[in-house]
Amino acid sequence: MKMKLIATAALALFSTMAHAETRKFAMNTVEVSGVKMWLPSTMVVKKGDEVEITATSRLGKGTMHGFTIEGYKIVEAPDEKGKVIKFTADKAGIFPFRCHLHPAHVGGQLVVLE
Ligand SMILES: [Cu+2]
Repeated sequence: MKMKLIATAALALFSTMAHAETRKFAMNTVEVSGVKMWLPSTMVVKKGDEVEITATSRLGKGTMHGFTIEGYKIVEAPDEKGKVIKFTADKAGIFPFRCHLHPAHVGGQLVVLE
């Protein structure tokens, strides 16, 4: 009985781990009607997933925009060449992201499902 419980728990843990995936996003700064924003504005992943965001400023050569997700302690400043940001989504919740260099620049949110 006890062994069966342990086996079931191990299987549950294994199946949770087996479902972790690498989620890739191409995040771009664009300007629409004078408003600068990061698109896509929402990223959805599952807890335990590896997240790989390629963030690029599409507003011309020499432009740089901040990309910060405070809930995951990520602070980057991608330019037109782009920057690859990798981390493990190890906690569930809704985590806003924004450009810390320009307060008017519209951000979005990373949604990490339990
Ligand atoms: Cu910006």
